[in-house]
Amino acid sequence: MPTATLLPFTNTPNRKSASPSAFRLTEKFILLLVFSAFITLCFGAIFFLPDSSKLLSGVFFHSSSVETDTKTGTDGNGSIHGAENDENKLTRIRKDHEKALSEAKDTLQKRPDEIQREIQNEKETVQKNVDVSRGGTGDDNSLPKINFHKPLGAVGREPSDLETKEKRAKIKEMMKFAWDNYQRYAWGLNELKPVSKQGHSSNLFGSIQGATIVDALDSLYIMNMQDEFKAATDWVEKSLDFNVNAEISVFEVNIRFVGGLLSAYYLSGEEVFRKKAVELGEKLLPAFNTPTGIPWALLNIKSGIGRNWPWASGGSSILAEFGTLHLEFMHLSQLSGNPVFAEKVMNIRKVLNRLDKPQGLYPNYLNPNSGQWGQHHVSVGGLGDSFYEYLLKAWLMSDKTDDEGKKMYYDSIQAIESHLIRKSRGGFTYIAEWKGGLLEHKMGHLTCFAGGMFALGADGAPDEKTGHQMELAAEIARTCHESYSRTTLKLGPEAFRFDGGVEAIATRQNEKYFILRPEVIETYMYMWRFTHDPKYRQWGWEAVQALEQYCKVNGGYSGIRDVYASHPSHDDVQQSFFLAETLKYLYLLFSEDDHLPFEHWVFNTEAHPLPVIRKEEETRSVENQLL
Ligand code: DMJ
Repeated sequence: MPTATLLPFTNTPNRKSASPSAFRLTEKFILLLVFSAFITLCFGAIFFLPDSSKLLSGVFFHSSSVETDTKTGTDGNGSIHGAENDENKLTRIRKDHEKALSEAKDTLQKRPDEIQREIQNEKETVQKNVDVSRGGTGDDNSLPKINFHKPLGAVGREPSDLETKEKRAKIKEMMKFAWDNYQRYAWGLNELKPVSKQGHSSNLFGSIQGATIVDALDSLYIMNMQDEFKAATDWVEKSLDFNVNAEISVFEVNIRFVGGLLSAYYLSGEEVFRKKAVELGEKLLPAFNTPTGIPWALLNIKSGIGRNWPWASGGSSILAEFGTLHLEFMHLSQLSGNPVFAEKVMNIRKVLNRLDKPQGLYPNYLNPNSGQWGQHHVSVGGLGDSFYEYLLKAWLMSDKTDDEGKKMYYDSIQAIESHLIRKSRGGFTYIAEWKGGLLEHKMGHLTCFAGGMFALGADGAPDEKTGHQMELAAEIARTCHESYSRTTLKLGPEAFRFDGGVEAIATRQNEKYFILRPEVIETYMYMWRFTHDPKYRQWGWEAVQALEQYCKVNGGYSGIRDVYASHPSHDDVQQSFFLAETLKYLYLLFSEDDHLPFEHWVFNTEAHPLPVIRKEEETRSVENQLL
């Protein structure tokens, strides 16, 4: 055996113990030559004699190409050993030998840290493959694999008649003007100051930046502004950062950022939006760490410490804030495969359903520690509004399976009708505010969204009330339009009253401003879709003209301090919701009905479209988790 013949020369103790001084230099040299020749001969024997080479490659190098199936006596290629000629055998053995030598050389040349790294990489690759086969993406922020299908109606077509086409083109031009100026003067910041041409920061987002970019993403997509959408996507990818030490409004960040990212994902299928939405959703979870699970209004997303607005009744959380997380959180669970988001919002329902409601109404304040109502103030405008909206839309978004949401919505609307909705002497229907049993005959601009909500909910109304709900919706639309018509600048005030002999007019100086809000136009859009009454497009167009005439300034669009003044005094803020909502609803008002059709999409309260979750998709999501 060749290995045995080598042993005496390498390991014999005698040789090792011989003193070098016992030989002269030439003798030493000759001895070395003989020794080398012998070694070479032995190697030759190992590599080139057929029998020994078989042993070498089969046992020591364990090359797969010569592995033998012992049962059949064939190699991997099915050839019978005896049939392979010696020449071929030799070539194959030589190749295997060379390959083994070069692999060994590579390994020896590598430093131990490189080898370590390679081992680690290999481990990670194996782990990744395991994750992926379980349904993960393999990234750190592991998300289930999703076969993205664009929901129906994400892309619209041109309106069929020329006039509508031109009007819609004008609205797109407005969007471009608002966007271009933001990009020019405030890129990456939250909002634009269109008069002073610089960035505007709002406490609502702490030090999270880019509110206008994220809020505008879906409007850019819907309006087919591809270059702008691409620039916004790149910014989200590279610069949108949630690892900040910042106290934020949970509600605002949810409706604008989470909602904006979710819509951008569902419209475009770009994975970055899903990843960012889930990442942000996870940052919001500590807000629910209260004794009842009713979330705090404010949260430091680094420390996870939450609190409520200092002005809110007895440390309460606000109905419209904790009640406006449902749609986004259901989608976060759907897209992440993590039920925690859905569990959090379903728990809010549970807490609310355990409580007695004064006259069936939901007060605006709820203490997250005690689980008891604060002041008994009720409003379908500020502090209450989108809570009602989300009950209805939760039912619609669940493919009409969320019966609890449905019941809560229709029950609450019945109580609102009985206790809050009134008709003025001049015949205008309005929704008043309720303060511990007393009515304040004022309606906010924010409350005007309710026209659209009643229209959207009319179809599912119990006891043949469909027609009645549609009438109510039309009346609210008319009242809100009236609040615009009665101003000098033809844009509506923040709140208008029905007392002291006035109707649909702001009487207090601090209620006369207009900050580019969408609610009135939102209602026109719903009414148009459900009735096709041309007056809604006409009213929408009046608003476009007023916006162009009074809100457009050199550097974008600005709010106005007093809509009754003869000349506009600008507040110098281009709100992000102007791009997210006001312009989007205007654009859809002049689009065909099959662009973001209501059977397939619901709009979150910031006008970000979210697809209806079909029953079979829910099953698919569960399957993903089980993989
Ligand atoms: C938007 O951020 C949302 O519509 C919210 O529900 C209420 N207010 C603003 C716009 O007015």
